[in-house]
Amino acid sequence: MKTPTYVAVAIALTAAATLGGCSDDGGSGGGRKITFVQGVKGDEFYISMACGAQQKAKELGVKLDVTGADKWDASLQTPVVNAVAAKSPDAVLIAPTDTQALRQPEQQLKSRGAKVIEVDTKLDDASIRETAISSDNERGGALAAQTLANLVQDRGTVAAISVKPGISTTDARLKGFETEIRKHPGITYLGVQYNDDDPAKAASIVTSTIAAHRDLVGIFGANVFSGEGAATGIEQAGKAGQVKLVAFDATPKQVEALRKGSIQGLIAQKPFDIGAQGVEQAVAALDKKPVPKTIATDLIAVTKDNVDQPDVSKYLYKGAC
Ligand code: T6T
Repeated sequence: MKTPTYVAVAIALTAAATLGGCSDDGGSGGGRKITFVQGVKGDEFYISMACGAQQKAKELGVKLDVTGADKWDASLQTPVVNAVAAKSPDAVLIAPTDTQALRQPEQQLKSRGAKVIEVDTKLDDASIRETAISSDNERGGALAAQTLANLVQDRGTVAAISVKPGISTTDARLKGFETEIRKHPGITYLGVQYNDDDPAKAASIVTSTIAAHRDLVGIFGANVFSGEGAATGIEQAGKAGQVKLVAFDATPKQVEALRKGSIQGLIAQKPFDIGAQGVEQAVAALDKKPVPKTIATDLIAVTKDNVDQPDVSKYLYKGAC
């Protein structure tokens, strides 16, 4: 059956027509250049986000580049953003890795004429971005606390593990988690420890916390590597299933740990939608159409019981498009 080749040719033709500047072939993007700066490379959350952005870019006839630093670190992301600015894209989707440190690099993007769309994370300063698109992370944190409190029958000692302070998303999740967990009088909350987005560090923090607190019954992991590392730490301590773990995100590795029983709950975001919305709002901003200041995308609690239900599995992250 020749279908795939035909389709490939059709797509190429459309793209060529759009790039040629004749934008009345349905691609309102008119050959514009958009760059997506991920929070970090190799994270299935951002890979899934890039898939959504890529699909929307194709739909709108936009040329999309995807880049990012190898580690979650503002000092590594800054030169990446400066290199993007030097290429003068029409618009940039960016997940700033710190609420303050990326202000100046983002300002440079804007002063070189790019429309700045913040996806997932955001700066404290709202004056640079056209819009901020992310999950309602505070609500997600509260949902994680409710899920964990149920899992531990509302009693015992729990702890949290996150990346580092100064990240808009994980800080909001912790705020939501801590506010909610404090409403459960039977639960003692030990506070949060930080792992610098390193799963090995997360694992060792968890094994030493379990060793130090024999009454520990639950852990909240605020993102992918916090969750993956915490699951490894619980397994290494021989406490899989005994110490309950609820983590943000839903990578293939986290879902495997959920099926195996070292994770009991995941709060899955919708990175694909965040990426698609990001390109859509970038094109709208370039077309001088109104763009909402903030857009909140969906999230859902995933457990062993609902992980295979179609309206849940569509939330699970992918390692490739
Ligand atoms: O949890 C996501 C993202 O929302 C957060 O801002 C940073 O960590 C992740 O990328 C997962 O690693």
